[in-house]
Formats: sequence, structure tokens, C-alpha cells
Amino acid sequence: MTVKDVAEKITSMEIRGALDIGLAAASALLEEVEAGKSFREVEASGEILKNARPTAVSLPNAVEYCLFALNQSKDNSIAAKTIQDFIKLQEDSVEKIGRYGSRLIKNGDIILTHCNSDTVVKVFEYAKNAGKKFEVYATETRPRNQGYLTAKAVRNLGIPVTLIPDSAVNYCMKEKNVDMVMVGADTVYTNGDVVNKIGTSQVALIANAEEVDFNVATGTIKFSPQSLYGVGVEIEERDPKELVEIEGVNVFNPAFDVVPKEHVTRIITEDGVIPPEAAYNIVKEKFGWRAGK
Ligand code: RI2
Repeated sequence: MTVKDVAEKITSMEIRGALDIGLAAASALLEEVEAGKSFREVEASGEILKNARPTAVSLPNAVEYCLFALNQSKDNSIAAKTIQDFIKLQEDSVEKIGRYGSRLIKNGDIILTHCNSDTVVKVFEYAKNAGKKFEVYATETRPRNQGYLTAKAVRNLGIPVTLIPDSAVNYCMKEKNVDMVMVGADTVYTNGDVVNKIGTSQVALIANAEEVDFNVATGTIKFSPQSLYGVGVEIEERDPKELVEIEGVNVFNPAFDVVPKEHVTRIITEDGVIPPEAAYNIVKEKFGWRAGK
């Protein structure tokens, strides 16, 4: 696939999920590096990929890392190896998060999730393989119903799963005695705020009111070094047609919202389970190569 093909698939959400869009971008740039393209050419491709979707920082982080690798080594084969290692590291990270996150799940737990995060599903997989018995409630996640993907993936793991409309979160949290919420992330700011699929902040608000733990499972690739310098992400607004078309009616279709750190109990990363306040340390430690940007 060419860089343009990959960018189009990211924009159309044929390739989606914060980690997967970052890895798809890195793989597309890897091909160019392996083909011997110059830094300028790879940089131009990186721009196309970064513009494919605006909210998940895993996308610009992955692109910037590939450019850094090429610029540092000034040697395409060394850079290619560095990028391959980077991709492998991200894949290994999801396994670690699965392992660490699974330890938070207890027998009999009722867990509510929103949208579709491969990272969260990995946590469920590790918990199931550790012999834990628990149930999952998955929201539909309108307008694209990505909760259906979650429900099918959880079902395929042999874990009892129930789909609910997004509007039933408050009711279910009480009626079904939800023990914890577990969601993924598209971006984590240095102050600990978490950007995730639209509706996540409402789920967090309800969890907070009900004193239910709100857990976020995410690799550190989704932490935002830009936020250290005061730059937030753009909240993507998608085509209103994804929601509905009614003549004479305006439709607003934002794709993400922000959970304030006060509503986040903990963040499960490949570097360990951290309080949201520790996001700053993660950015300082992991994104040193980007310092001063
Ligand atoms: P993983 C998704 O974004 C969802 O918001 C999900 O919570 C997040 O990425 C993280 O997903 P979208 O691409 O990286 O569906 O954990 O808009 O798979």
C-alpha cells in the first residue's frame, strides 16, 4: 500500500483504533525508508499521514519517531531496523498492558467499556486466560457502533458480554452493579486528562458519581509530548451523515471528548499502572528524543 492509500484508509476509518493508525503509518514510512527514499521525501509522506486524522497522538508520535530515526542515523538500513524495533515494541506493549490490567480484574466483576479498544480487549483476554470469571457490558458507541466490534471480540474470547445503548450507562451502572469501567485512549495529556471516543467523558462522570473505578488502558505511544508545550489535540468532527440526514436539521458529529484527570482512577501502561498525575513523568522519560519541539 502506498502512503496515500494508508492515509485514505485511516481517514475513512477502514484502519482505525489509536494504536493501529500509528502502526499503519510507521509501516508505510518503513517501506519508504527501506526503498531508500530521502529524508525530505519521507518527511513529506509523514505530513500526509499526520493529516489523515487529527485527534490520536499515536499517529504524529509514530511519524515523528520514524523521521527521528532516519535523521539520527542518516542511513536508511539502520533507520529501517530502528523503525522495525519501534513497531515490535508497541506490539509487545499491548501484551504487557494486557498482563498488568488483568490483575485489576477480580472474580465476579462486572466491567463496563465504551467504544472499541484493542488494548482493553487484550486486558480481558489476559484476565480470561488467568481463569478469572467476569462479565462485560459494552456500549454501542453511536454513531459508528464500534461497540459491536468489542462485543464480538469479547464474545469470541468466551466472556459473557451484553450490549447496551449509550444512553443506558447511568441506569446500568446502578442496576447491574458495575464494578469498574475500562476504556482505551486516543491521547493522554501531561496533566493526566484523557481524550477518547465521544461519550467517554459522560461515562466517567457517571462512574465518578457512583464511586466506580475508571481505568484507562493505553500504551505510552498515546501520551502527548506536545501537551508539555501547551498544545492540545484537535477534536475531530466527522461527516454529519454518519449520524443521520434530516432535511432542515443541523447535525453535529464530534468524534472524541476529554475526561478530566479527576475522573480517571488509574492508567494502565506498558511501564506500569500509574495515577493520571504521573503522565508528566512518562512524557519526560519517553519523549526525550522530541524535547523542545
Ligand atoms: P486502541 C479508538 O478510536 C477508540 O477511541 C479507542 O478507545 C481508541 O481508539 C484506542 O484504541 P477510533 O480510531 O489503540 O475508533 O486501544 O476513532 O485499539
